[in-house]
Amino acid sequence: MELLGTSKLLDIVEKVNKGDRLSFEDGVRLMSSNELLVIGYMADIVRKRKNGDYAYFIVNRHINHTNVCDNLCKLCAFGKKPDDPEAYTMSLDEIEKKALAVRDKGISELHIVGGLNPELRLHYFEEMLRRIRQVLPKVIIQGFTAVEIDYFAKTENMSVEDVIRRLMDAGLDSLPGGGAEIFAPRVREKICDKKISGARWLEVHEAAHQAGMLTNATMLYGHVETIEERIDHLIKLRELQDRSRGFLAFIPLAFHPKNTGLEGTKLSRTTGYDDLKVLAVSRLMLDNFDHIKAYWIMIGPKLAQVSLAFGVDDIDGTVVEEQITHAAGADSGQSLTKKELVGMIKAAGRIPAERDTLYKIIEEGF
Ligand code: V47
Repeated sequence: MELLGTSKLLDIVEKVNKGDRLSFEDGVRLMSSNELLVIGYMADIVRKRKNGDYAYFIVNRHINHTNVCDNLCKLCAFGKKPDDPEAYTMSLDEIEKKALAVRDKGISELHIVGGLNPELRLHYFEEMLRRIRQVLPKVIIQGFTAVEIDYFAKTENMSVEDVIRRLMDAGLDSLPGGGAEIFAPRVREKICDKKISGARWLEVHEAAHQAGMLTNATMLYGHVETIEERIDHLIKLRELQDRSRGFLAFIPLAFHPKNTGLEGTKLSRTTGYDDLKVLAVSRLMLDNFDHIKAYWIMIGPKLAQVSLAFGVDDIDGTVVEEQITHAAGADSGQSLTKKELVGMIKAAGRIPAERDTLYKIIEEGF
């Protein structure tokens, strides 16, 4: 192949062909390289090995129950102080109403995340889950990032294990991957100094895996992190996955600076080139993850579709009413229909597969 003839990455191509694990140094070389097509070619080999011709999507809804937050991280435009005129907290009745409103909409997942609101105690979340369960008995509830779980444990003076058990008993099925950002303490100091450490994020997910839950993982990129810090993040996730096998999918999240505490420091939106490279390198480094998801809300539907040729096998979901990225200036729209998701996947030459949170196929082909 002409493309490979002049490549400086041939030794890595050989490792990928043999199915060998890539090292930290390999990861740094890939992330520093401008041979995007060679990286994409390799990521596509791995993607096909793991997922054949399927590309997944989910019919879901997001609920962001409160934006009141004790942490107010610099990276975030969503969190507000309790006395801010834009602060809100949904009552349990409001949340139940939202669940009722989607009862006949064919959704298989509710994705629930919110700020760290000191007014909300564990019984609010247990009651929220019980009420949703009653209204939507078959829907999988993926809710509360590791950061929230740790906060509930602190406010209740309980262990993380006990909080997870209580929430599972009330109906929680899975944890989303948010709050991971970049694990390196140097970066957390600059973008989210009050947030739990990377090590604690990993501990919470390990505890969830030990309790029998499957969870997701993310990485927020495109701010102050170095290439080495991105690869270190991926390797820490790979090490936990080796131990627990509890991660379902990895989702890189492209940083949006608008309205955040980092706006105005010379940070701009990520480029399409970097987005594709991060997705493809993640596919290559995370050899023990089955799924790499492109979150179209962050990178736009068109690039999410193209990423299907760069190691991605999942383009997330119908979403509706996403607040976190839109507060930070995302211009991607709030929702895609199932028909649009299917059309995007077919046009990329893949078999569309509607999945549930646990990647069980609900319908395929279309
Ligand atoms: O934890 C916050 C990120 C996350 C900004 O698990 C920002 O399937 C960009 O985790 N620019 C929440 N990103 C979203 C999230 C997620 C989304 C979709 C699917 C899944 C999943 C998880 O969004 C936060 C943070 O890392 N975020 N602010 C910002 N300004």
